[in-house]
Amino acid sequence: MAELEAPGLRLRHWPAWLGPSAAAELLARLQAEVPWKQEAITLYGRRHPLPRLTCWMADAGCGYRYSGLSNVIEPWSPATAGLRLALEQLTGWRFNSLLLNRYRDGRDAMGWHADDEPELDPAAPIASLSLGAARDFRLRPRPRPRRPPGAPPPAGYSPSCAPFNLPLDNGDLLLMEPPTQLWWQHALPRRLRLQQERLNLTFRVVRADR
Ligand SMILES: O=C(O)CCC(=O)C(=O)O
Repeated sequence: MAELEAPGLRLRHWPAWLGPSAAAELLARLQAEVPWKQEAITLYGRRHPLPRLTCWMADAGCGYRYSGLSNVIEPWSPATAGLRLALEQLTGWRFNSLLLNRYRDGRDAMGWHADDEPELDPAAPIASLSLGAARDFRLRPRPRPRRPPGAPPPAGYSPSCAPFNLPLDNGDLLLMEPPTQLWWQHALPRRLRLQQERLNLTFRVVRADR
């Protein structure tokens, strides 16, 4: 496990947390058992399909909105319920929700954002599991950090801190710990020559007190 730290950023990275055969078996199971959806956002009256397939699995009552989309809650599948237990043992956190992203090839991607929606517990980490094709995960300081009322920026933090790249490979687990989402953004850029598929699973804690 490698720890990556910068002002306002705390990451823990387990390369090959799942070995190649366990990761390949899980990828095939998830491709088959998850009810993948093609969501779209509407901007200025035009419908734009998201450049990836998605699914939101969660406990009852753990709804989530992002990019103006209200996700339908799907029940945990056998494979994702097992992963949630393993992550609870590793981190001590009971994740109550999971966003699955399916990048069909290198044209599918995710733009710059932070996972700081009001539904999410800001004290909880986000656990991100990658399966399939290796992709670059980019991180940069937020251009306009949304700091908690009265909180000063962490020592040494500046919006001009250098962006960096963290390649995420098959079976890698990444834990994004607080206060990362307050001060940093992440993205998964397009890689137009890539033809292989990648799945990413982000386990989250939606606040019970909303
Ligand atoms: O696919 C990834 O590694 C990133 C996913 C992501 O940014 C998200 O689910 O918020």
